[in-house]
Amino acid sequence: MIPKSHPRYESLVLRDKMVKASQEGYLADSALIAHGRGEAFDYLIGEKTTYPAKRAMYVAVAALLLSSNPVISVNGNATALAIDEIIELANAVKAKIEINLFYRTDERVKIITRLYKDHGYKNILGTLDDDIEYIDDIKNNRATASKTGIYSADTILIPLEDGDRAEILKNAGKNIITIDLNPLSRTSKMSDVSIMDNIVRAIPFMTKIAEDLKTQDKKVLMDIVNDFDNEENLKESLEQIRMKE
Ligand code: PTJ
Repeated sequence: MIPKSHPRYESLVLRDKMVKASQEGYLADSALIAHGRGEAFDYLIGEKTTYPAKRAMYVAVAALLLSSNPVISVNGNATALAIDEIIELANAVKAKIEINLFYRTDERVKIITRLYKDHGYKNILGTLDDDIEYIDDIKNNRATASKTGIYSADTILIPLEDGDRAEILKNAGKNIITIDLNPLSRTSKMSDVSIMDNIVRAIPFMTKIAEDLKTQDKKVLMDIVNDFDNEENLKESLEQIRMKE
């Protein structure tokens, strides 16, 4: 039991979740390394949501609300850290959720499918019995997607995604939103909207934004999306790290 008074309490709670998920057998072997990299970047921004991240989140939610087939892609790390919050966001923006693993094994897919069902989300895509296609006919494990989900999606939220998969989705003409604490990652650089924040803070904040933006005219949402420059916003995100020096 981690005492709440511990100065690194929140960080230790997240580590605990990751260790438990690893023991339950649904994380990739390198998941804890990826988490550690995220922790390091989070430390550099003071473990707080920055202004450029908030701006990107408004744009991301507006884009999700404007889309005809939005999908939230989930992997082991995202599930371990924010399963209930992801389900809430999906309901708020009417997005589907798809299991999309970089290191896909039947065993991991089976456990993650059961977890979403146990947490009340029945229509999870990317399962073992789903209709899986290869994006753009790329016969590579990195290019698999559910036919009614990522394969036919217009906008995809890919938290903590590897650069190879992000590139395949981008080249397939998808509108890509990422949540990635590393503003220098390939995924952050090639996404249309890059949110440099911890998934555990970003997803609940996006659900709140969705409650607000849901009632807005389509024109207002389109203006939010069109006024955004991801490259510029990423520069400002990097600046947030320098400012902490
Ligand atoms: O479950 P799988 O098989 O799909 O594998 C998942 C991982 C994350 C292991 C896989 O996608 C991977 O290797 O990803 P990368 O290439 O390490 O990229 C993950 C990115 O997420 C890195 O840039 C990290 O800085 C970032 N990151 C890690 N933890 C968090 C994070 N970003 C936001 N919130 C976090 N908590």
